[in-house]
Amino acid sequence: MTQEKLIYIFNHFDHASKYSSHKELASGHINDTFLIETKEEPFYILQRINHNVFKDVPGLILNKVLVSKHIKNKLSHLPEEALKRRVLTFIPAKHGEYYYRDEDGNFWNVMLYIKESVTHEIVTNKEVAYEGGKLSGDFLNLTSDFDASVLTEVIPKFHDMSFRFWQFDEALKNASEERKEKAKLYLDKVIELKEEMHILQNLKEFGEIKIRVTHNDTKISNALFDKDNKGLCIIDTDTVMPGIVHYDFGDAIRTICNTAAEDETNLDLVTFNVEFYEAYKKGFLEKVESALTSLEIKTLPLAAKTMIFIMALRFLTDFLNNDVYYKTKYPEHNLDRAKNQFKLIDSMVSQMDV
Ligand code: GN1
Ligand code: MG
Repeated sequence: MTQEKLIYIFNHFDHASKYSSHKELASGHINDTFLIETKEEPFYILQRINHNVFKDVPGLILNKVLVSKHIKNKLSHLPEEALKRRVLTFIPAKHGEYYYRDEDGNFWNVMLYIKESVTHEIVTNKEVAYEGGKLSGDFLNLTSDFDASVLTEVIPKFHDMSFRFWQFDEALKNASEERKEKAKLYLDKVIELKEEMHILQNLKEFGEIKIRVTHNDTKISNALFDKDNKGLCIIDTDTVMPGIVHYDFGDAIRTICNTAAEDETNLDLVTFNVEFYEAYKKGFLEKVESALTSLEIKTLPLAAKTMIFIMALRFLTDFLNNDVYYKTKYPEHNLDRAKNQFKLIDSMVSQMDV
C-alpha cells in the first residue's frame, strides 16, 4: 500500500485533519490496519475490511456504528473526552456513509485512535485479566438492551460447531496428502471431543440459552488498557452480532489464560493459567452476573474449553485448505496455531474440572 494511496483514502473521510505519517498495525489475521498520525491530534485508525471474509461490509459497518452509538448513549453522563476513550468513535466518509469504497472495490473505514493506550498479546498480570473481564462483561451489559435481531450476521454460523466440523471434514477430503498426514495427528482428539463440543450449541438451539448481542472476537489483544492497566475500551467490533455469552467469555479466556502467544511453537511454554481464569471471571461477573441465568454461569468453564477447541479446529481446517483464510507467515503457521490451542486444552483440563 503506497503512502499516496493511503492519504487519498484517508482524505475521503469527513475530518479536518492533515495526514503526517502512518504505521501498519499488523496483529490482526484478517483486515489491514493503519495508524494515521496527523499534524495535530487526534490520530486515526484506518482499516481495510477484508471483503473475501466479510461478504456484507456495509452491513458490518452499520452493525459497529449502531452498537457504538448505543453504548455512547448509555454512557452519555461521561465527559466527551472520557467517552471517546471508552467506546470506538467512527468517522463518516464525505459521501455520508461510514465507509469508503475505493476504485479497486476495497472497503475502508476510519475511527479515532485512542491515545496512550496499550494492548496485550500475552497477559502476565492478574490485574489485566480482571480488568479484561470487566471490559467484556460491561460490553455485554451495555448492549443487553440492544435488539440483537437488527444486526447483520456478518459471518453466518461463525461460532457454529457443526458448521466448523463440516468445514473440517470437507478440508480433510480435499487436502494434499502431505498436509493430511500432519493434521491426522490431531484427528483422534477432534473426534474424542466432538460430542462435548456441541453441548453449548445444542443448548442454544433448544432455546435454553439466551441470544444476545455479543462481540465474538474478545481475544485480549482486542481490549485497550491505560498505562496503569485499567481497562479502557473493547475494539475490533467487526464481528458484533447475535450470539451467546459463552462466545465472549470463552474467547477471552482462550487468550488471557494462555501463558504464551497463540502461535508459540515451543509447547512447553503453553500452559493454562487458572489464577487468571478466576480473575477474569470475577471481573466479568461483577459487570454482567445479574443479566445471566444460573445455567449460563454454570457452563462458563465449558465455554472456555469450547472456544479454545473451535479455534484449534478452524486453524487446522485452514492448514488443510492451504491457508486461504488467516494471514500466515510460513507454511505451517496454521498447524502451529492449532497445536498450540490443543495443548492449551490439555493444560486446562489437567487443572480444572471441565
Ligand atoms: C481472527 O483478525 P482477527 O485477529 O481480529 C478471527 C477470529 C479468531 C482470531 C484468532 C473474522 O481475528 O475469529 O479468533 O483471528 N476473525 C475472523 O486470533 O475470522
Ligand atoms: Mg477480529
